[in-house]
Amino acid sequence: MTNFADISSRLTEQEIEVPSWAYGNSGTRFKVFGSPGTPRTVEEKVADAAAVHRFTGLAPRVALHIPWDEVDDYEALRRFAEEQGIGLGTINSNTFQDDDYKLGALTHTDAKIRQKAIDHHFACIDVMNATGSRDLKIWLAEGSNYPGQADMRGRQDRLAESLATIYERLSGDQRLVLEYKFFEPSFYHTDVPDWGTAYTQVAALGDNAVVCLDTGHHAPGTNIEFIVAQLLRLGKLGSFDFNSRFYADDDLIVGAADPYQLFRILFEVVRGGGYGRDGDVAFMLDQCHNIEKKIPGQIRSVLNVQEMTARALLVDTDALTAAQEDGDVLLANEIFMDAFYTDVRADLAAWRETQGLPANPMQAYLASGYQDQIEAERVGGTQAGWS
Ligand code: PSV
Ligand code: MN
Ligand code: MN
Repeated sequence: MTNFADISSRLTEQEIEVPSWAYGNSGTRFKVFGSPGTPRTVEEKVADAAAVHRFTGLAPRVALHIPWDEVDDYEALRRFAEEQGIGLGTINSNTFQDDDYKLGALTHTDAKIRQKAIDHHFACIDVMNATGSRDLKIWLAEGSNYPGQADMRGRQDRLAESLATIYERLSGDQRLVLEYKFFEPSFYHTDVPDWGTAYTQVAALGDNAVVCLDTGHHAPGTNIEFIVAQLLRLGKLGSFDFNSRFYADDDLIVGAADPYQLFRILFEVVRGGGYGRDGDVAFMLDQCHNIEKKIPGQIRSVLNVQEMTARALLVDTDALTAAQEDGDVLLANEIFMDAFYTDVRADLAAWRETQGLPANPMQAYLASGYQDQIEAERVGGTQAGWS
């Protein structure tokens, strides 16, 4: 039996990066609803991310998307974030909102367009040098809609070449993190559709190139925890974009659609040595809050990850291994499910107080007056970056 007291010290190791775009207005292709209090500037997004950290102790960094979060002085932004009590995290590039990239960016047949996309990544690396960020995350909206439209093989070759050029520009412990997605915006083929392709591309680059697993980027029914186990085994799981989905890339609150899947994923992260201070896996959220308030949406998200992490840590791995080796199928499953069904909420609340945090971060946030203040002060908040 593993008890909460056995695992609580490991909870202090949890860090979840929040995305700047979660604080902006976002929506579906049918409508973007504005919400009171939405940030008007990058600084206001950073301030909101800092509020999530103040109440939860879980979110010490905010990820930026360039050019959505373009500012004149990134060192000043870094200082501003530090004054608020957080750091600037992953820098996400964006090659999906420029007409030049209609038929591809890093894979385009035209060398001038490829160079433009590479230059954008060089600019992102300059940002990283100013913000102190470790990770450059690349998600590519490239692919084709119709069979015969594109030379899929040639595009892989050009992708490899473009990525190698970007990779060479990194320095120190900076990493290139390549995100895959099986469809959308292209519907017939995507240039980085799956973990195998992402792995193949980053393996060719070197040790500081790794894969980002976005939980919303798989076909329904995919065993995501198996992919987690495999990438960790290969030393190539760089980061997560956490969110949850019912149908496609819904970008809903992580753990909302299927907490059990989140538990299974986190169990494999712990099992594979990817969790905590010694692990190299960056936990990030990639979500949009279309109808709910954004800061409470982010607070709920990080708490969901914390709750399922606690349950994953509670699995009695000695007993589990013994049952597995005995071939006791049902006992092994029971041990696994026992941890999943353990309600850790009261223990977590008490533990938070020992850490100087509110027992109930959501209630504490709502009572703090921060939401009322931003709703009163901020007029004309902007979109997350999506049109
Ligand atoms: C693409 O669907 C994606 O998951 C990538 O991570 C983008 O950077 C992000 O969404 C934008 O919300
Ligand atoms: Mn993502
Ligand atoms: Mn996505």
